[in-house]
Amino acid sequence: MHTRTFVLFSVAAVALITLAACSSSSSTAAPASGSSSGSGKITIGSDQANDHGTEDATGKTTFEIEATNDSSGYFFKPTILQGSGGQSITLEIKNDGSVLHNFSITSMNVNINIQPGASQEVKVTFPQTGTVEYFCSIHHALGMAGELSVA
Ligand SMILES: [Cu+2]
Repeated sequence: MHTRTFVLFSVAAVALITLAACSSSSSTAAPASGSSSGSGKITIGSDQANDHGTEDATGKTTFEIEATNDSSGYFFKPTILQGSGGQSITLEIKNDGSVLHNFSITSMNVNINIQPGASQEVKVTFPQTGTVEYFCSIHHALGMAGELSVA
């Protein structure tokens, strides 16, 4: 008597759990499709970055890069900073956006957070040739990346 009741109850419980699992998994696929307008995309390393221009810092000792966001997405402006091989430069990373951003260069152990409205200075060195990628560790997957580039 008691055992039969228990078995029936168990079957019902399993059915409920299965239903719950099915309904929760069927409602997950919210597409994060790229509806970004405005500026286009550019390939930075293996990333697709939001492109907000190229500027030339050759011969300069300081340069400002905006780490920001707007209705088009998350980006650095300029996205590509050109310089000469081995050039040292102090970058002023200015967060003009509405959320916390980050500036990271893996090979130089650079990893700084910048609060909205704030600026942070970081000294970096251009590579002898080629490019070095920088990115926001928070919005990297959303295309917030750029590079130091030596022609
Ligand atoms: Cu960011």
